[in-house]
Amino acid sequence: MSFVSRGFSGRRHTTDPRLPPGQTLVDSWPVLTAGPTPQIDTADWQFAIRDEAAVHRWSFDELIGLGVEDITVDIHCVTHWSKLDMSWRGVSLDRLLAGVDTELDFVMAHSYGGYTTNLPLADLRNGQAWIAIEADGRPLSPDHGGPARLLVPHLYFWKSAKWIRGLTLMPTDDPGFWEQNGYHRYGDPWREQRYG
Ligand SMILES: Nc1nc2c(c(=O)[nH]1)N[C@H]1C(S)=C(S)[C@@H](COP(=O)(O)O)O[C@H]1N2
Ligand SMILES: [Mo]
Repeated sequence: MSFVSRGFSGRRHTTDPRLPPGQTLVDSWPVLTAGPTPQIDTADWQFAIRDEAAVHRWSFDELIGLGVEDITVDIHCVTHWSKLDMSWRGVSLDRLLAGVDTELDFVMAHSYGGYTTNLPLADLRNGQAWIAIEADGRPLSPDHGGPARLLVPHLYFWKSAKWIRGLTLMPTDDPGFWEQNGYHRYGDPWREQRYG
């Protein structure tokens, strides 16, 4: 009996169509952080988007006031683990970008603590990205980027900057922290864009 169910569950996992190539399912949620974990109070947390003309700022309460939505997504870490059907709560980047008028096509995400990662602006629009404040029904712990992190689940998880502090619009796709250290400029898990 147990042999049968183990065999079944193994087969189901390896053929799950939601699993990108080279990925393995995990039930736990690993913590991957380069450097120390910043401790930021929601009262001190601020978020800014810098475009070519202006800086747009939000406090934590102003962020929440834009409207929070529930999100169920799969996440894929470049170190080969994936987690399916994660439930998150967050504010869509569409709401934050609504008042941002820009001709620039790229974004550098900046975190408290100094982490950076680059993305095309188009990848943050149309329901593809959020500032997440909760996961699995609880406020994000400091380890996982609380009080707020970027969530861009269609790209490898290093693009989902923890302790997000702001986005700076850029004319060119300049590499962020891991991208300068050998990771792929874009990071599509379905095309296995892990390195270089
Ligand atoms: N600020 C910051 N964001 C970060 C990282 C980091 O080191 N610092 N690591 C990235 C990497 S490599 C991954 S896989 C995920 C891990 O998120 P988790 O620790 O919540 O699983 O966060 C990403 N965002
Ligand atoms: Mo990662």
